[in-house]
Amino acid sequence: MFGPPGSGKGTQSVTLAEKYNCLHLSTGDMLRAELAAGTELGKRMEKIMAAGELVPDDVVIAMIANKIDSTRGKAGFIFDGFPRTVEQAVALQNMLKERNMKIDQMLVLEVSDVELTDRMKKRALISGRADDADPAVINNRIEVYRSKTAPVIEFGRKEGVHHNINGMGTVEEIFRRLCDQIDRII
Ligand code: B4P
Repeated sequence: MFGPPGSGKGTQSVTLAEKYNCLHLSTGDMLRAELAAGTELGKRMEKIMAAGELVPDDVVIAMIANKIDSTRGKAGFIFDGFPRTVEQAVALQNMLKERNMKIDQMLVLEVSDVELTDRMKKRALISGRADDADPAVINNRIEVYRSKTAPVIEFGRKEGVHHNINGMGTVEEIFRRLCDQIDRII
């Protein structure tokens, strides 16, 4: 599940994972769990995340590798917020190849900047997330997405797995669009 911050990746991944019996792997959730538990890793990542920057590739790659190997009994994975750089995309592809798996689809949620900002501001009221509270950090996250994460779309195109999904509308409308696309390959 791919898209800019606030595009609905986390929102949609939870229900898609239930419907398709997949494991939902969100690097954002994993990092926030480290923060909440006050681990060494969490402490090192806190400032980076609060500024809306990306944490180092090796950190998230190790987290994902760990999860892939410790999971059984699921039909597959929904990666949410990962990969976020071309380096992460290559690492994911290699990890999967080594285990006789592959990326089936890369679903790219398309949402206007105005709507993204609006959603994150609203979430700030309930989430307590430092990266949602400050408009300058929200803008930086969108900027980081454009410069470091959007190039992954080209990777997906070359691999023939990329699909754009209209991410504007109600959560239910977008869910149906995503299911229509997923159902084409299963
Ligand atoms: P994430 O946790 O991935 O944060 P996000 O992109 O802002 O969340 P998401 O996009 O899932 O939220 P959603 O749209 O569902 O990352 C946080 C930080 O962790 C990053 O900035 C980075 O520092 C670090 N990080 C994570 N992964 C990394 C990686 N791979 N490499 C390096 N660093 C990494 O929801 C947004 C809001 O919109 C919600 O309140 C939701 O309720 C609402 N919403 C959703 N759909 C809606 C709709 N259709 N209409 C109205 N509201 C909607």
